[in-house]
Amino acid sequence: MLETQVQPATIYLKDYKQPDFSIHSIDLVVELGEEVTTVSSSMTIKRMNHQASTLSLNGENLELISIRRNGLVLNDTSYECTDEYLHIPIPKSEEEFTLAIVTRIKPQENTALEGLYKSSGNFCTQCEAEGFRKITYFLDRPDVMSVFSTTIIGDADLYPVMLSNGNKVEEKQLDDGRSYVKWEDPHPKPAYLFALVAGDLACVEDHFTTASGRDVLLQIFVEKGNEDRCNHAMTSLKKSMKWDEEEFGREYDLDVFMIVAVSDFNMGAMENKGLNVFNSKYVLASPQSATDTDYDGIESVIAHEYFHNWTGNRITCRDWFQLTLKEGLTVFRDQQFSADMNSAAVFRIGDVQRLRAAQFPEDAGPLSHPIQPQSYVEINNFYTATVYEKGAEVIRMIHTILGKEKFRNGMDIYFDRHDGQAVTTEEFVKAMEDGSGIDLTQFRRWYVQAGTPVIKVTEGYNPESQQYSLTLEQENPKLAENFLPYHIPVDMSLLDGNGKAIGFTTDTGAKSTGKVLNLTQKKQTFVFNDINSEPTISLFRGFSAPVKLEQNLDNEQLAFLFSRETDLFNRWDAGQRLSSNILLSQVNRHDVGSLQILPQMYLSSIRNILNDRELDPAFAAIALSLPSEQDLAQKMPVVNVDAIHIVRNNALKEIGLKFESDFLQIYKDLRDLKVEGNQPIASNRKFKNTALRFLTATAKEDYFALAAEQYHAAENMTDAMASLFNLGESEGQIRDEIFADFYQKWEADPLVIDKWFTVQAMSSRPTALEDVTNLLSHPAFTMLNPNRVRSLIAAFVSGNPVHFHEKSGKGYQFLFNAIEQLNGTNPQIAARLVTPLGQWRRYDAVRQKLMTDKLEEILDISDLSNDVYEMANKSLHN
Ligand code: B3K
Ligand code: ZN
Repeated sequence: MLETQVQPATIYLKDYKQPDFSIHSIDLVVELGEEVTTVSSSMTIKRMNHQASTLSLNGENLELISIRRNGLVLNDTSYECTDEYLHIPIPKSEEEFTLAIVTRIKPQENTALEGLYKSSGNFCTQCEAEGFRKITYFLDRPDVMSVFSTTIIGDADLYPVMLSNGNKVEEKQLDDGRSYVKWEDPHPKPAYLFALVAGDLACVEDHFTTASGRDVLLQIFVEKGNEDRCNHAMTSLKKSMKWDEEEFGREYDLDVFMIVAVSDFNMGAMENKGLNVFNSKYVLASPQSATDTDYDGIESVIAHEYFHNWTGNRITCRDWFQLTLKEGLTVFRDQQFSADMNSAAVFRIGDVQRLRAAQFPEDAGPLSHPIQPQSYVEINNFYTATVYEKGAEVIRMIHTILGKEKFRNGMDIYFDRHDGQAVTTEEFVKAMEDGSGIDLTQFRRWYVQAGTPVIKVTEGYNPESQQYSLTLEQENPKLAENFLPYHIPVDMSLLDGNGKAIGFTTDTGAKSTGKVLNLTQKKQTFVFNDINSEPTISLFRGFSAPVKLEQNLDNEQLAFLFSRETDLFNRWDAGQRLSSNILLSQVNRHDVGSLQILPQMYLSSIRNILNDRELDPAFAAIALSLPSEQDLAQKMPVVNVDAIHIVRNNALKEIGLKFESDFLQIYKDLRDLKVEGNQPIASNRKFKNTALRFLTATAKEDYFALAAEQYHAAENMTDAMASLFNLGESEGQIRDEIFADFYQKWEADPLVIDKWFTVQAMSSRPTALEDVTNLLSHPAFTMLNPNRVRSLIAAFVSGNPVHFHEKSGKGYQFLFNAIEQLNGTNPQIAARLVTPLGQWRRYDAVRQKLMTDKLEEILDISDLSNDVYEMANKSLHN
């Protein structure tokens, strides 16, 4: 950062103060225009602090037209307007007053996609966390909750659909060719939940009858032509509404629930009260255009946003340091929902894979923070894997410690006690204690300590006394001696030689086969009686805590668990640990060029999976999949990207050759099998496409031809994409023709073209970096669309380690260029892209230097946004 640039301020949780004023109601009139949009707001405001002499409203990039207080116009000597605030002196005698402010904004020029902006000709908003202040002056903080009414006036032809929160109360045509629509939301809410949408949109409708018999109109608004791609989203919504009633007793509370799909959106979706705005990626799907993974993503994001209506909207956050209060809890709820709707074990494995891939490195690196951070520069940088995914694990641990019933009691208390309030995580934990009678004092440390705990395991068995003892020791490398022991639920079992759970006597004297141990001390020993042969320990079943396990199991023991564990998560994990051990030992021996070196024992455990036709095919597919290059990298003190890539590819090839006929048989059987219903087909497809991956790894032409054949025959996007991924690794005419064909076929469909960019971004072809650089100039590429940026740039920097980390440093330069450009147009998206550079300490000296140089250069970008500044500064110096 240049000396002359002012460093952005840091905001601290410890400085939190209640607001001096509260805004009870706000009536907005928004006149949409092609050049400027005029926003008139009338507020009723109450004094909360008798000492306060000034009302300071947040506001950014607003053109102030007029202010009236209690109906009287204020001249410009009676207020002060800065870049970020409007300060209005208020006589101390004034308990309650009205304020009417008129401002003008230019949504057409808003490329940051925060506040009111235009996407494909339609107006839409994104206000969380601090976007409302870009629409009008307001106390833009979540603990100020107001009753909103919104009147929208706009061209009747251009904007036949005009939506806001709550219920529509008035609609008319004006004489000047404009329409007028008024919405009222009876539920007081913070400004971050405000939404407005206007455009020429198609609407798909359905209904839901709540448990108490109320009819709710469900509407999904999409760009015209996409009406037939809303079925899955609608079904997912109805399932979510029912599930929340059944599992948590929560009903929807308005007459209408609306979802709008927009194509330019910074993240997945937004839970605005009664009017969720979604990235179209999480709404639109047909089997032809969306993969099975896309279908799962839609189901989970629709559920997540719907569940926010109670965990987030009815009960919101006091301040942004409490973000995990709504996000961790809502991710937990959406994960439980998806597990109930699908194969629970396979989905649990997916959740943990994502946690390990994104949150573990975040928590071990310079951007590590507790799920409740203590400070931030830019709150948008804290919508992190830690706040979301680790936050969800923390809620899951409470669920495990309390048990299902007491957890539900705690949730009921939380909802009853805090409905309509803006609260802290403390209030949530207190409700859980009151609902269960269980003391969570020590558990609260999960909210304030960063870092991933490491658990060391030692075991002892005494055949004489028939006692088995288990010693668990906790450490936290991030905090070293500064950490206080956590309360960790350890879901465990003892397994006999056949993998069956052994009964043991619990503390209460009852016989049990499984148990949740409460690990609370730094080092703690648990003794199990009446164990008549030496058991195998099954620890952290279902991944009962977000920890790293250090357990001295040799490959034979891992292979045993991989074939016999009864807990499917642990079974899968044993396979991953086994593969990692074998691959990393090759990397470490620099044994990178050879085949025929996978140990026999490992190959037989693969055979076990292949032969076990009882297994859920989706589980078989993930059990056979090798740990990713990024997974392997995490386990190395200094990452050797090239060796990891070669060793892993060789292993794929060797397994492919060894089991060639099995894979081919599986491929053909599943290809020709027709099963009714979506799920069995999806899991079969997953297994079939895993088989195809191993077949093409053999590098035999026949299998690329098979992939091409699959492409041409594909009736669904899952199969088409699997072909494309395989062909993306190859060279030659067939590859080029199919890529061209795919593009031509889907040219008009941005979500599909995103996939086309991604496959190329993730290819390990030697020309990958060159290809990606050329794609920046492709007519379909634009830096202004976040999905497109993610599909090419983010996919490359986080999904293509070999080429991103090229020793020439060209990959880092590629990223720098993108960050520099996006800093000016969309700082939120730019900031997210800094993350991979933050991992610089994990690489060799040459790469370290190249990466830190880029971080320095980022800090020197002129007009650096707070968003990018915070990410680059912390990445470099923390
Ligand atoms: N609450 C939003 C995220 C807002 C992100 C702001 N930068 C979506 C969600 O978590 O449901
Ligand atoms: Zn959320």
